[in-house]
Amino acid sequence: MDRELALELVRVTEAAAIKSAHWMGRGKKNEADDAATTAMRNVFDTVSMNGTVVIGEGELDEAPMLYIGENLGTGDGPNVDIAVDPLEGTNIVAKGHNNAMTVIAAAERGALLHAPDMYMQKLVVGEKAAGRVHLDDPIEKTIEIVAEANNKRIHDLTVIIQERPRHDEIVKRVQNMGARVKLFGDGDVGASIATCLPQTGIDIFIGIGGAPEGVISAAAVKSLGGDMQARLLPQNDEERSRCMEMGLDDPEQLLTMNDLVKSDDAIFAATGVTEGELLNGVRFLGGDTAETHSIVMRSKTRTVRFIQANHHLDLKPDLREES
Ligand code: VTB
Ligand code: MG
Ligand code: MG
Repeated sequence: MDRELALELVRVTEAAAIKSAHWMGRGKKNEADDAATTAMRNVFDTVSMNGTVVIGEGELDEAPMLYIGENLGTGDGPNVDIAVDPLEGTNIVAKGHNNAMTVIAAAERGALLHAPDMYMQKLVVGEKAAGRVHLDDPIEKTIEIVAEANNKRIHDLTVIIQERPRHDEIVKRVQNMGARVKLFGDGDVGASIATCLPQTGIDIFIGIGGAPEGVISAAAVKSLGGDMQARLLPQNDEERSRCMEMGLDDPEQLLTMNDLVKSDDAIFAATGVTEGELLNGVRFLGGDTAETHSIVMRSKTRTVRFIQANHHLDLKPDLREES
């Protein structure tokens, strides 16, 4: 893949973030999602690549754009597979809560797991604990291993978990160990990445969330030297057969980092929509300008860039709310 592609993808996430940020706090999650999706689709048309959506908004018959199998880009340039979540956190934007972002992962053709839209069990840790944890270990053992690896007392260790009834038991077990729990409402991707950035103070991500978000997170975690293990959780025969159609003989096999992202050359890009721990949200600064804050990284070189950009919406009228 060309390294220029990384910056091109940031232009895509920036446009999606600006368009969906107009919807913050207006109680309309679908409108916020549609705005991000349409903007993403439009800017993808200008990117020099021969891209194919492998994780997107659904199958052709259920999504008008960014559907699985759709071709993206100008057609010149690298052959890449693209995974998108145009708005990771539609509810977040509708309510004006923290940590919504627009996200893209790209990798060489065939390198991203074609995860169907279903639940996935996930465990993510940062670089120091990489290679030492196992999804099937009891959480008590994982906490001990990561505390040692990250050189923290268990009382100072932080486990980030999505606030859902399905996680009540694991939350209790973490609390019984004396570790700290940070609950979040939505947004697995940002929460997963946080484990790989020591400045967040977050050590472990554990829980069940979306499989598409899992693969996108894996591209980021790989670029940050962290570790991730996962397992698809098909809920019925239909979901099980979808896993098998996507090439998994055993739908519930353990998925390691290299099963999720096979290549060493993956790109991850994200732009904040609402304020967050990792990224600032879109800020409308008056004078028809907007400021965006993005992260882009590439697993091949493991360079991580934060990009703050100022956009003149009078010169980019398609990023204004009304268009
Ligand atoms: C998960 C998580 C996402 O929505 O898919 C979640 O991975 C859905 O969980 O990050 P529920 O079915 O319990 O609502 C997100 O939080 C946001 O898309
Ligand atoms: Mg989505
Ligand atoms: Mg999502």
